[in-house]
Amino acid sequence: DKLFSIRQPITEELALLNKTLTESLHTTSPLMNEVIQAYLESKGKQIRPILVLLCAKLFGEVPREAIDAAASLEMLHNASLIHDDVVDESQKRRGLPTINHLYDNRIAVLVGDYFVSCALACSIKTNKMPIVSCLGVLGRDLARGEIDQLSNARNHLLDENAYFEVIRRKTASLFYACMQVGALSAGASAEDVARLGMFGEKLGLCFQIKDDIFDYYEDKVIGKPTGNDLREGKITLPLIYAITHGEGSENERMRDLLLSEECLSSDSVHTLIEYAKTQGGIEYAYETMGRIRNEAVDLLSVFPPSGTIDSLIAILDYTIEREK
Ligand code: 2DE
Ligand code: MG
Ligand code: MG
Ligand code: MG
Ligand code: MG
Repeated sequence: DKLFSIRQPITEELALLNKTLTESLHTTSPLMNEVIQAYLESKGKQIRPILVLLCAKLFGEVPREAIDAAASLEMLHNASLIHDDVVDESQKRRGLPTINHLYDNRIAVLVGDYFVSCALACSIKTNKMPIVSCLGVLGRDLARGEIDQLSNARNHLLDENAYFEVIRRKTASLFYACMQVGALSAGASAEDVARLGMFGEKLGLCFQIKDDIFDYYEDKVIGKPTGNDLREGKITLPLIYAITHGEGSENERMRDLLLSEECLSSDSVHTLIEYAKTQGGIEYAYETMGRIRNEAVDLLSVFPPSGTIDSLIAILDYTIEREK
């Protein structure tokens, strides 16, 4: 498949990455170890560390620092998912029960803390302060994005700019950091670090817009039921578009529905999802991703053509086209 060919040029580096993850997370606690083993067996697509490695490879041989930086970002990413599942009270992730569901919130919070700390320790092995600093900025962005999302949800805020601010912080910041850290590990110029960071940010925006679209559809592959975001009061791009661009009495009814209830009923959730779809909200979200995708590709035009550049663009397209 597509991800297989993207991984192809960095097969050896990915093997080293996984070895580094296993070593970095090592613990003598049987309970912690049980959770970590389960993580090491599922792991997910590893898109973020793949980005770090590809980005480093743009500048030549992938250095050891890139592997440690990739591992550290992958661990911080997983910490954020573990904590996200607590915040969202989610029961499933990657088709498996979440830690908060399988154990409880206390254990999930602590395992998340352990992942954050392992991430920091691993980033320090690079001996590069700008890389460690990237992780610090990232952690702040992630937490800020999540808390802004909570306060927006309480106000049922319907504002495309506010939506983009949130997804920039809670998701795009990670992709931004991956590209910056990859470039930094390879000793890239400040200009290249900034440019590649911007590519990552745009990729990350597409990633979250797509993640949010999944919520408008029946779960078949992703192991998540439809309408979860709305049930949590989280209003995403397709519905924001429909509500702010729609007109007439139906639009008024939809606005009332959103504002009326503190917690949306299943019927309301489905009515709103249908409204977003009939008003062209999904098409609008795809158009938006297409525009951001082209801006991202343009950013890479200063680099000479290579298989690595092709892989970066393939990840971008995969993100928009993926079905889970
Ligand atoms: C995923 O959004 C958002 C992830 C960011 C979570 C960040 C937290 C701060 P979704 P899905 C919790 C943690 C900060 C640290 C560890 C420094 O839409 O649909 O909820 O995959 O994602 O659940
Ligand atoms: Mg979540
Ligand atoms: Mg969340
Ligand atoms: Mg997701
Ligand atoms: Mg989601």
